[in-house]
Amino acid sequence: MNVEYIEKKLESKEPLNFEDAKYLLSSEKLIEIGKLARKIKYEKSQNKVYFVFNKHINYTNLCVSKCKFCAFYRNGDEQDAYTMEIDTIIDEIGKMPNGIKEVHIVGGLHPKKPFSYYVDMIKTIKKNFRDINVKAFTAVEIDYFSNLEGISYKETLSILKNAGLDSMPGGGAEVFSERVRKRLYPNKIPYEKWAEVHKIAHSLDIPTNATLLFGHIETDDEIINHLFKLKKIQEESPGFLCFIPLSFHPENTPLSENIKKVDAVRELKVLALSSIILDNFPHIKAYWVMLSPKVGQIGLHFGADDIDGTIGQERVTHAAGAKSPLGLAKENMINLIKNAGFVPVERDALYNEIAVYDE
Ligand code: V47
Repeated sequence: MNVEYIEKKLESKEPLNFEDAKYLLSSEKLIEIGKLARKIKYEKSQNKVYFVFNKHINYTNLCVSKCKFCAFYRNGDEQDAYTMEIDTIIDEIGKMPNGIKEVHIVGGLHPKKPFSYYVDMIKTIKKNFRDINVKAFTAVEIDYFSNLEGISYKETLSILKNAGLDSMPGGGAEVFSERVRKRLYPNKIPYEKWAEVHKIAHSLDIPTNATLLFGHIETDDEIINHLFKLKKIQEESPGFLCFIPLSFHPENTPLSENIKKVDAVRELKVLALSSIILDNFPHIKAYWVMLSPKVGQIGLHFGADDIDGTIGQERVTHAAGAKSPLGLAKENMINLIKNAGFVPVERDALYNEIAVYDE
């Protein structure tokens, strides 16, 4: 096996198999793999790289799931435990300058808040900010709400859609492996349920994203299985907009003693492999918060055509020691993309183009 063999397969549009992916992930030919990924990126989005003017809201850090990779969650009695009331959320969004296109809303699995809190949250945001796309709740939250109410995923998602839910983020997927789930996040839904929620969301015309959390105890085989599973969901029930590989940040987590953060080479290789395997995903994101703006910028040469957005204030990765800024100004996004040699395109949450910065 060599990279040229895989390049020929890609040129003749022959799908890659597990062994091909395994070779790429273990190969040291980073630049050659990046070249394959970049070619796929150019076929999809030419020399454009997308960013969005957005804001993250993490409404609570109370969480009953207690995943071992998470530094963000609190039990409830700690000094820094918090839950935002809806008015506070509205105030936070209101503080953003005009032109914000997306709010990305996720939080812990709160032990007490009823489903009506989440429905009212979406309704009130939509009432106050009609033109902002509300991208909220991962499949994990949807499963939690459906259990709270004793209703199906379809009913849960329909109620949220009627309240104003426009799209869903890709979190909570972690890595689709029962071995890893049992050790690191036994209280979180398994692959089958994550997939079911996303398939139902797609059938209700709610576009979603997908993620992979890597750089902890997973094996190469588990990463590759994860990618092929996502590819299959997209074939059967299209509706994923974007894939985001997330590198594990160990600081302040129970895993920090034994696990060091993966290096940039591994991050770029997983990013490139993801964009090669997930050629049926319209977009691949180099999420600058996890990668750092600098590695994120290089990631644009490794298959990514999106760098996420301005974000405002990110809490989950920063709780786990991320050294990236809490948010970036729009000018920073534009410069990062331009200086990497691409054309910055401001998008909305659904990848409609708002502005092209090509001079
Ligand atoms: O599911 C939690 C991850 C995810 C840590 O859809 C950690 O556009 C690293 O899904 N180190 C939430 N990662 C974030 C997420 C996301 C981010 C940006 C864009 C989109 C999108 C989705 O963060 C969780 C988990 O996999 N995470 N703790 C940690 N210590």
